[in-house]
This record gives sequence, structure tokens and C-alpha cells, in this order.
Amino acid sequence: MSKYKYKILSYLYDHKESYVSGQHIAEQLQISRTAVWKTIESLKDEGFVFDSVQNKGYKLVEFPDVWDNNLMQLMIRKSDYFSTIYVDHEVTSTQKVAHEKLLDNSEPFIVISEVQTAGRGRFNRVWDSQGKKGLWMSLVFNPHIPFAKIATFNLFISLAIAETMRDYGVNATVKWPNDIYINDRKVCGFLTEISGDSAGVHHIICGIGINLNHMPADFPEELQTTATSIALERGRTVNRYAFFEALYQQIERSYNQFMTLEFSDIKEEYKAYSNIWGRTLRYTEGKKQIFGEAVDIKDDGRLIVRDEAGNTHQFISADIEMQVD
Ligand code: BT5
Repeated sequence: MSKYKYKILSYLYDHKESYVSGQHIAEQLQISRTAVWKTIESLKDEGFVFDSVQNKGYKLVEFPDVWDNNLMQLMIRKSDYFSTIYVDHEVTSTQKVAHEKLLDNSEPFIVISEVQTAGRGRFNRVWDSQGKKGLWMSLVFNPHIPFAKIATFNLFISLAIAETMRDYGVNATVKWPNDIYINDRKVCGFLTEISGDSAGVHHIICGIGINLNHMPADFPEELQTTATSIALERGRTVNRYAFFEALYQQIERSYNQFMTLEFSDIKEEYKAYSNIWGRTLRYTEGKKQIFGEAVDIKDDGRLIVRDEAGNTHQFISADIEMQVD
């Protein structure tokens, strides 16, 4: 790839609302017109699409369907919080990579990968991570907070993810504590891990998996009746870059809220997004399993569930089955 790729792409990206001529780019970046032309040709080979009009120039109109490192670096420039993004084609798990990078990197960063060969959910369950279809990433925050505060982090992040999805016209709902559902099917799961010491939490490593452009056949058989994607729900595909940009910006806002507000400040909003009220569902936490109906969420994030005999139970992070037979 041309050594000018980042510069030229950056210029076209910053001026993507208008046409810019090759001559103009060459002058601005002080490189030859031939170098501009050659670079644009190789960008086209990589899947970037330009509208080109004689005497007006080029306009960047579409991004490739794989995660492009240069483009991701351009997108993250707008971030007020994350200064670094690591873009991979294939990793075992972005969560694992994030833990490794954290050893010599204490500032906030993001790891994103096209494919995960060993994507994982909570309790080491398998997370299916098809290439070019989803958004598989881990975000590392450095909050320095007491341990007690971490319990509500998932609730703030759930709202950020659901709100971003709703802007795409789907009825995303939150399944306490860490899933997003559409029409009772799972579209996103995330997990939150922490590093810290006796002084408290130093880092939060939040791994998020979102099915964006999956069609039914893209899911393994065991997920076909329980999983969905944004594309399936809205009837057309999603531009993954635009979704990524909207999501990380929303997550930054929610993270700021998490740091400055109490869960009680957003509790009513959270409850309105939640899909578990008024239903008898199966709740499992460790060895405990009950059928019951959720009645409230405490200010510390714990869920209160009333079982069929009328007894109440509190959960910190239960598995809730939505499709109980
Ligand atoms: C989760 O776990 O839902 C958290 C998933 C986190 C995945 C992200 S991707 C980026 C980062 N890197 C990683 O390695 N992980 C994170 P849990 O609540 O345990 O749910 C796991 C269950 O969800 C599985 O047992 C399946 O039933 C179901 N599942 C697996 N893949 C799915 C998918 N693509 N879509 C919907 N459901 C899925």
C-alpha cells in the first residue's frame, strides 16, 4: 500500500461531504498528482468507493466491508476518551488481546477484530463471531473507582448499546444484566472484566459482541431460533463503520454518566428499556434456579425477583431464559 494512503484517505475522509480534485489534494499534501491517482486506485482495490466527476474530482462515498486500520484510526480521532484502536483481521478473542495489551498500556484503548476464533461469553461459553458480519470489540477504560461502584457499569453500557440500535429503527431492549434483545432474540452480549488492587478498580475490560449483518444461515444451528441481527430486524444491512462510530460515541457518553451519576439517576430510563417485566422467567445464578417475575432493580444494580410462591430473591448477575417452555 502506498506510503501516502493515510494522508490521502484522511483528506478525503475529512472532505467527504464535497468533491476534491486530484490536483487540489496533490497541492495540499505536497505530493505528485500521479501519487494521488495511484493511491486512489489502490484504495478502490481495497473496497473504498469514490464518486468521481470530471472537473470536480473525487468524493468518498463508501467504505470497504472489512475493518480497515487507517479508516479506524481516522474515526477514533474524534474520540474524547480513547486515543488508540488496535485493528486485527483475526484473533482468538479481542478480550484476550485487550488483557495482553493492558500489560504495557494503561491509557484507554479499543481492540477490534474481523474474526474471533475463540470468542467467548461469560463463564467461558462460546461466542459465535462470524467475519464481516458483526462487531467484536473490547474497550478498556481506566476509571480508578471503588469496587462497589462497578456493579452498575453494565447497566449504563446496556443503555448505550440499546440506544444506538434504536437509532437504526429496531426495537432494542435490555435484558438485565448484559444482553440486548430484539423481539426476544439475542442481538448482542457483552461481558465486563476488571483489573485492580486493594485500592479499587483500575481498569474495566468490556467485551462487546453485536450481530450486525447476519442472515439466518450465518448462525450455527443451535443459535438459529434464539439469535438475530440488526439487518434481519430492520430488513437491510448496516454500514458497520457508521454503527461503530455511533456506538463508541454513545458509550463514551454513558461512561461519563457512569462516572458522574448514580444508577438511581437513570433507573427509570433503564427500566423502560428492559424486557423482563410482567413475565415469569427462569433465573439461574450459580446453583440457584427459580421461576419468577422481576419486580424491581435496586439502586446498587441488584435485581429483585418474586418466585411463584411469593418469596423474593435478589440476583447480582443471573442468567435469564427468555424462551421458557
Ligand atoms: C455474552 O455471554 O453474551 C457475552 C458475549 C461477549 C462477546 C464479546 S465479542 C468481543 C469480546 N471478545 C470475546 O471473546 N468476547 C467479547 P453469555 O451471557 O455467557 O452468553 C453466551 C451465550 O450466547 C452462548 O452460550 C450462546 O447461547 C449465545 N450466543 C453465542 N454467540 C452468539 C451470537 N453471535 N449471537 C447471539 N447469541 C449468541
